[in-house]
Amino acid sequence: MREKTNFKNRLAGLKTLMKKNGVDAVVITNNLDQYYLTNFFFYPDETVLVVHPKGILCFTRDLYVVPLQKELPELEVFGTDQRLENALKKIEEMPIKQAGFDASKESYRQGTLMRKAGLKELPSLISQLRREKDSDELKRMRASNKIAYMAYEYVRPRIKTGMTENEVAVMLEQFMRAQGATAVSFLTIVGFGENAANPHHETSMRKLKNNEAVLMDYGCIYQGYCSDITRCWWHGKNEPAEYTKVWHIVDKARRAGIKALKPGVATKEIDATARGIITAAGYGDYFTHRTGHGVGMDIHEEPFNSADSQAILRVGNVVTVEPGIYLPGKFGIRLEDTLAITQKGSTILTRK
Ligand SMILES: [Mn+2]
Repeated sequence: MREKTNFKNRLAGLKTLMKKNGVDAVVITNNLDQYYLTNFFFYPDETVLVVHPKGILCFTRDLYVVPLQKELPELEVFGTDQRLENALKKIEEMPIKQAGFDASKESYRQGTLMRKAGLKELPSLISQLRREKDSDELKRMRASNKIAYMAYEYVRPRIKTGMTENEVAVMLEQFMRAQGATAVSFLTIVGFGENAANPHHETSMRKLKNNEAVLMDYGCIYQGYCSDITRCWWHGKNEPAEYTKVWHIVDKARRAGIKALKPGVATKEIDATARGIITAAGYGDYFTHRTGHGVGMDIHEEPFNSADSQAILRVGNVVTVEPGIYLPGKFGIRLEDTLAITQKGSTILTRK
């Protein structure tokens, strides 16, 4: 393992939660949870890890056996196609008192198999750990979001009338890959004109005309961690007064949401703060989504800055603040930054 200390701490954190939940072994099948624990990227649905009192068992495809011996000699590796079945057999044979599994991340088939084998359904233990990023994760998230921000600075002056949304998306993605990103963190959204009024617009062959709105919402995966940024502006010299007005309302909501980020604050308060500004300006009906979400190895994860969330912000959370106003048939504006919660408040990750 590359950064031993962080990974030792993560395993220790998991052990503490296991104890609290009354298990001495836990089955981990989600590949991002596996990455969190080992810093080794398994493809989805190809590996079963069993964390037990004396170590970690790994049931995986044969092709991983050799690389794992080199990268993670501390794992006990079994190359097999009957991964879960063999893991359960092994759990049965070992001196394990009670094993458990993450019920929310299992398929029905696998969950049924584990319940029948006497395993206990657990709340997502690793998701709980993943909410609060450690120093290694924060470093990666900062780098990922910096790349996304730099892509905006690179692409914006290169956008010309007549380009398609897809062409702009390619420029963003090519820039980020060249900076070391391995993938996009979600399908890049580029919307021109009325397309910007659809928050999850599907990037298309629509060409940019002079004097219309541009929206770009995108991010990359860098060393396993996602970035997320949205920028909007008017392309052309004749920016309508309504566009300018709405842009500034959204920006005010974004800044207020960011200012409200602090450990101990309820995430629903972040939503209420940003939404309050948009509602007071008379556009409440046109802000049709939550104010933000947690980001990490997943692009959308806990905690969510939404009205129905019970979460409280804590140091190490990484969240977006992304208010928006969408005027159907006209244009839409969303301004999004990704931030890490610190002792004093927060720090913007989507910057140079
Ligand atoms: Mn987002």
